[in-house]
Amino acid sequence: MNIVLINPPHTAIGSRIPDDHLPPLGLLSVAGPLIDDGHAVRLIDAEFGPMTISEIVGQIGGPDLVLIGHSGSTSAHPTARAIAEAIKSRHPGMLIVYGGVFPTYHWREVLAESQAFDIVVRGEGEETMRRLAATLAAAGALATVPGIAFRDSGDDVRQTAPAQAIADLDAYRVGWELIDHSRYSYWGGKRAVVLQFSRGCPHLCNYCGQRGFWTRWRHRSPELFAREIARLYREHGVELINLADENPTSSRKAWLAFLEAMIAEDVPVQIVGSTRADDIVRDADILHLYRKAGVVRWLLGMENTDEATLALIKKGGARATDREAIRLLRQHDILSMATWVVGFEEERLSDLWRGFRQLLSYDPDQIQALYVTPHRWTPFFRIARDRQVIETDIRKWDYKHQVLKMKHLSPAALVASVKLIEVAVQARPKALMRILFHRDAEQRHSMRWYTRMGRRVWFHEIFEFVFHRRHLKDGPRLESFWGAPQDAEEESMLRPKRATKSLDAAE
Ligand code: B12
Ligand code: SF4
Repeated sequence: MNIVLINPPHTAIGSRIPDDHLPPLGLLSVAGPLIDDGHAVRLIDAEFGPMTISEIVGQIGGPDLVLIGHSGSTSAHPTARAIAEAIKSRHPGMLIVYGGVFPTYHWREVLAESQAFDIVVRGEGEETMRRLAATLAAAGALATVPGIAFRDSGDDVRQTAPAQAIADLDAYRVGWELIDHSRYSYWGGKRAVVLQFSRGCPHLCNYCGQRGFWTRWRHRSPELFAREIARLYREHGVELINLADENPTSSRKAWLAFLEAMIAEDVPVQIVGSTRADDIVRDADILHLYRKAGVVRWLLGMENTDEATLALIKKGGARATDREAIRLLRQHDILSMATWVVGFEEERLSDLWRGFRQLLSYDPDQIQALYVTPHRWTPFFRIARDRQVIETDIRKWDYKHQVLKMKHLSPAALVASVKLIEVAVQARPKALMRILFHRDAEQRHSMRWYTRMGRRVWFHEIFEFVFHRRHLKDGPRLESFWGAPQDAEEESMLRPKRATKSLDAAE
């Protein structure tokens, strides 16, 4: 079949302010197996430009199948839908498939609210999309393909049986041939890709929108993964790997094997990603290998500095571990970025002040403030179901906008506090000294790049708040806005059959 993939232009600040763009790993992961099955596949990456909807429609040609999906799946949905509708109005007979995390759960609404999407792929896309393309090519029955939802001839929406999560991640490859690596960069102009060593997470944070999607933590072969990174460096000049993993270090044994394999490959590639503070503390004795293998920065999801809030969201972390992880990373010249979530219902100025003091004592290299954004398929959504929504534009449900009303703080008070805390933490003398004089030149480059980006985002967010944001005074309840809690459907696929080299998070 002739297939076109579309990566929608994302409206979030994380996509628009940096001058860098990363390859759309989700779409490329679906593409690899399709190409191997003999389909002709092409990618339109509309993040560049960004392209307008009419430019996208103009470039589409006459494929048999259009595939749309975006990693920032909730906030990208209105754009994905607008693209699908524009394509359908120009080419009414063209078949459009939609995939990714948000449509996996909201498939009923997605298919009911618009005729533009014909089929939704639920869960990971590699195997399901292969089966779907083969079925469509043979004019077979959609009902026989596990892991999809579609509109049947009577215009009812229905889903098929859940798909089985992939047991052997090494059996599928990324369709790198669809991109020109020289167009993609991150971290201040470094040629870069997004890659996954593992999928999922064994922890149980109740606000997490990713864990249930992948159903179970699995990892690729450490040696094959290191070999792929080395090949990307040697053949395409890739200098930076942005790990898409939720939690790559879950298994010390597998992670250590990866570090050793990377060191043996001996390529000057830098690695950034996210992980948990407790894993860093667990690995105190091998952190020198992290750095030697190329790890230069971890994003640590601190989420909050208040023990009661950490218990509410079942983070399973502790303040002492968070602080210790940052200290250990610094000892090994690895940067730490602490994410910090605000907007909990009962939060007051005194809590923000305490949080600020805690952040100072953690002493991270970078911080990122995020706003509580409950996804309907998480247990936290049920806890927050009666809260009032103050932002009904889904494009703003991107963690960088307050979307729920707080009991004691107005949006203006919250945003002003966050902006002040960001300046006070990022511009404290210790942090400035590190940006100017860090002993490692690469890390100086990273910190300066992040500071430049941060400055642009900071002003943009204040400008946007003052001149463009209108918060609803009497908005709908969370549950009326999105629909009933869906935590019972949190695991989007059947758990994978046990793979030989995988599922060893506890080791
Ligand atoms: C790397 C990354 C980025 C990168 C790069 C984005 C890029 N070019 O891909 C950067 C730093 C730019 C970024 C920015 C943002 N991100 Co981001 N990002 C990630 C991260 C770490 C990995 C995404 C990824 O590649 N996953 C791996 C791929 C393989 O998975 P996947 O995309 O889901 O695809 C699979 C399936 O979903 C399915 N599939 C996907 N699409 C399609 C399409 C079809 C047709 C089919 C059949 C199947 C299919 O098949 C794929 C293979 O199985 C995730 C966290 C995470 N661990 O996933 C957050 C994450 C995706 N980001 C998130 C957000 C909010 C953002 C921002 C909006 C933040 C901001 N406010 O600025 C921006 C904006 C959007 C953007 N451009 O992505 C949220 C999204 C939440 C949601 N459900 O909406 C996540 C989940 C983080 C989180 N804490 O929850 N991000
Ligand atoms: S540790 Fe991170 S990825 Fe794992 S469940 Fe918690 S928030 Fe999700």
